[in-house]
Amino acid sequence: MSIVQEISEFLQKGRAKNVKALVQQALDEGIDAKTILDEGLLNGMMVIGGKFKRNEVFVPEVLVAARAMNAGVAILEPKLVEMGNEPIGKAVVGTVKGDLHDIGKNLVVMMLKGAGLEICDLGVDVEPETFIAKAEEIGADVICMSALLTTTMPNMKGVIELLTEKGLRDKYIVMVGGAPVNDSFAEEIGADYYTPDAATAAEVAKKAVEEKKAN
Ligand code: B1M
Repeated sequence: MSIVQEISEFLQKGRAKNVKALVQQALDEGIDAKTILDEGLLNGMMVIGGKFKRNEVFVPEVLVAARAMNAGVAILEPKLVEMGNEPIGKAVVGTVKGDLHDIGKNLVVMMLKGAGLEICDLGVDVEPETFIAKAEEIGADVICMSALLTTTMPNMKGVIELLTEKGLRDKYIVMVGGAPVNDSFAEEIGADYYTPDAATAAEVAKKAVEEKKAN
């Protein structure tokens, strides 16, 4: 097995220490950072994302795999910046105002990173104005909102209304999700996409950003 395949395997098992050591070893052996990222780390995360979607692994496995990925990315980051390896796009992600649930939101963050997006994680209980101000500040392509409570779902609509008020609605791809959210709610509030899970959110975001940039 090649060292990049080993990185992918260890990542899938959530073995952060092994991933860190192997990423460093691969760099020392002269393997370029992009190959390590694509064929090692992202490959492992894609496998885990697929298994998560098919209910073959669950939240704890995804979280440890994501932690291992972050450990590997931290070693690669300086090299990738040196290489001018641009992310495919940028997204702000947060749980809406009044809502403190962040486990699903954190999975969305990790999966989006795995899909090659640069993420600004706004955390929980995020004011509508903060979503927009941060998106404007970093030049985001996507605004991602999570809500777990039926009482906080309407705050997603608040963000979209504020975007419209400011004449910024068409500038952003707006994605929503969370246990009580569904397609018809997303349509009703004028979001661009609802996705039921983090892996699908990453797939959809990647495709939408690529389409946006192609136009
Ligand atoms: Co809360 N809670 N909770 N809670 N909690 C729920 C959501 C609830 C359904 C439990 C229940 O009553 N059966 C209920 C909501 C009822 C409703 O609104 N109809 C509820 C309630 C009532 C409350 C409190 C009001 C309880 C109280 O204080 N009386 C309170 C509210 C606090 C607040 O937010 N203001 C509260 C508090 C908490 C804890 C703090 C104890 C804890 C949160 C810890 C944390 O997040 N750090 C908690 C938890 C853990 C839950 C349950 C048990 C689990 C949620 C979870 O993390 N699931 C939950 C019951 C349940 O959902 N079965 C419940 C795992 C996670 C991976 O799934 O977040 O759905 P989820 O994310 C999924 C998808 O939804 C999707 O991707 C993930 C999978 O890949 N997804 C997106 C999420 N965001 C997305 C965004 C996207 C795309 C996909 O695009 C942008």
